[in-house]
Amino acid sequence: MVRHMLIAACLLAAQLCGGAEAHDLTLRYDRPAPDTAQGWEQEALPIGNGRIGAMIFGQLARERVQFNDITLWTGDDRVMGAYQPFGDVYINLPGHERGTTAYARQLDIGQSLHSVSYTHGGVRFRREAFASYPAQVIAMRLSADKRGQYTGSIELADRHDAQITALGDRIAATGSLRGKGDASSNAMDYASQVKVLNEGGTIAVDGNRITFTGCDAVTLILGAGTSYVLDPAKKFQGEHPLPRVTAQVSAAARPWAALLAEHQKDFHAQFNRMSVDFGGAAPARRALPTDRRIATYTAEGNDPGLEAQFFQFGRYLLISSSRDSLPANLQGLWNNSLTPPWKSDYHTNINIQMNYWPAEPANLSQNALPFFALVRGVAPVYRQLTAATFATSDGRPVRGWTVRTESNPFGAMGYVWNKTGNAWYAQHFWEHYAYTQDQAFLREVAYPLMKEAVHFWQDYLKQLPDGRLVAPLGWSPEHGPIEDGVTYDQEIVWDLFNNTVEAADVLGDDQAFRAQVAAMRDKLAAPRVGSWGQLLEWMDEKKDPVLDTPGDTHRHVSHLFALYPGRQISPTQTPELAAAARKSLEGRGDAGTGWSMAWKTAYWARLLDGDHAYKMLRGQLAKPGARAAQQSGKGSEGNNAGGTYPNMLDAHPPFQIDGNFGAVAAICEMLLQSQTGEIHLLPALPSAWPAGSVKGLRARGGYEVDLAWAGGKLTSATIRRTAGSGPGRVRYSGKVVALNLKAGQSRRLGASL
Ligand code: FUC
Repeated sequence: MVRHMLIAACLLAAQLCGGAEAHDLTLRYDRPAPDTAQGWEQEALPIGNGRIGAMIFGQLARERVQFNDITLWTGDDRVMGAYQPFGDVYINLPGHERGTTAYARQLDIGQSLHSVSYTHGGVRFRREAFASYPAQVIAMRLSADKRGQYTGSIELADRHDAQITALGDRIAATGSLRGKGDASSNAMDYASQVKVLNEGGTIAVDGNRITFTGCDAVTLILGAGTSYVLDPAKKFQGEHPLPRVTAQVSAAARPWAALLAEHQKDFHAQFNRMSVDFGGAAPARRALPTDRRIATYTAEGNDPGLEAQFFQFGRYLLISSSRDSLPANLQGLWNNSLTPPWKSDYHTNINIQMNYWPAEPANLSQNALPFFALVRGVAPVYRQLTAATFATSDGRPVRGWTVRTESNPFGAMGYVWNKTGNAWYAQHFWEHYAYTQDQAFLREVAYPLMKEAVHFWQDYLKQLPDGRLVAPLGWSPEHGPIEDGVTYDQEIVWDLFNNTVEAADVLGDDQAFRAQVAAMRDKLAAPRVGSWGQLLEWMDEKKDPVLDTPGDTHRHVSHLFALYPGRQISPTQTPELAAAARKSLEGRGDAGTGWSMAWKTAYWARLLDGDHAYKMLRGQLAKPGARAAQQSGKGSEGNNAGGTYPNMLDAHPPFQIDGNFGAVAAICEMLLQSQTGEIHLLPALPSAWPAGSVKGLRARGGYEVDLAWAGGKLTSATIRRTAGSGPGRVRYSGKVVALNLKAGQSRRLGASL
């Protein structure tokens, strides 16, 4: 009964607001997330300001706000350590566990606001929470529609062994990882504080808690920080965070409305650069809570509103986990475990790159800067490790640096070397320029980094007797043997050389080097086609019953890098290789882990097959394992169980955020591509999205593009140039028109261009 009334109320609200988008930007649930490890992973909801963030459970009698700071790591520049949980704020509201009705928990990703509301004892209770970038705090307000209803207590728990003290209206935790007797600890200091502001009633200190009695409303201001600095010269140890955290918490004790407005203005400046509409969803579908909506979608599909929400949720996550501090790690910045999966680290053989795929096309370019800062910051450590490990054929240490598969924020690395990681990183620096046309960035930041990666490969490539150049002893991630000239390595080095040649052309003053690099690029062993028409994953076809056969469903399909995110293979410029890539993809199948499915979506988009791309997207947005079940018998669970949890976080499984980000990037590729020197409009529009619109996509060359379509056909396109100069071209459905826009100019194209 209650549920039916709620659905009716939601439908009415959606109609009154009129906006499909307003409704579809809210994740909604009708029960709390269980306070368990699984509840944290699959049901709690994330907020973040790019540095600090929290998972909120929406519990009644003991609400839990599990918080993180993206810099809190064990380990150092030799030992990996692991990303750490910081602490928890608990809000005890005795009595609220029973007799509660009309419970609603939601995350409005368009407003960057989490809320919980419910009725208890005839009172409507409401909580709101957000993580503010301008104020650098997490704020939560408990209010009610009757006065004096809040009686309970606040606790601050630390996940290490900080000293906790409550004084006045504050609980403070201060600690250090120094000297913990743990080989994987550094000397990091950390501090967190929660300040309690009451309206009406009273507050008091009780041991380490703050109690509140008979309050009309209670506001919590939570600050947290560490002494980490991204500077090897300082051994990554900066100032003690206590004074900073104290000041941040004090300064945020302002009227709630002002704090919220400041946060939302800041958030909207990023989030609102794009809007998407892939078509409506049936009202009954839109009225479902998100967990049941995903379950229904798993069985029945047909919910473009949910797909649009998944897209915008990925953008929300990037804004919330990547800003002015360390880059988003395997879990963004959310972590509840002292020993998280894969240390919640920076994995270099797909994961950190995928985190940053959406940044440029989905109009969040500035959110890529933390990735660049980390790479540049730890490069001195990488240089030493690389020089100590790799030598030229005549025994000199190689120039430049490269990476192993695991990495942390102090420059330590672990697991096998992933030697083309340096070139793959360099691609991101080049793409940042390609999209923004920021010449100063290219000259001062990107080009020197690309050149250093080229130096490594100039020193390290090996020449075969027939003159071809190959990367020695590489591993096609994490599949098959280690040998010379694996396709993955060859393609990534090609990409580096090709981008460096283009960069030198833009800068115009490094011609001798440019010529050398271009010549080496053209001698690299190139991708080839195998016996069943596939793109060979290794130089030679394997005589192995599984490797690179049509039945090989390994999650990594890294040897198609040249199709995406590379640009060595395309249906228009290299049709035979594109056809081979298609064969390989068909062989690998449509299952995968979370990130694997997102990558395949992008591959199909680059093959200009919108319906197959959509099929992959649908598989990824389904409940975890749904696709594997459909494909039973093909591949192991470890390769094929990916999907999306009820809280919309990506299930590798376990939760791994790269899939959320990869899906955003892949959807961008379905709607717009620009890697071949043209702006290709709706290159892979699926038939499931016959009518829709998108605003604010970015294209290489300094463009921003709005598109509208109906009946599966473009109805209008507006192309604005925000930076850059020189001519361009626009392609739609076999037609190409010239574009001549200066920065600041725009052009509107109709259905026939
Ligand atoms: C890569 C993948 C794994 C996992 C790990 C974090 O090494 O092969 O599947 O995603 O990263």
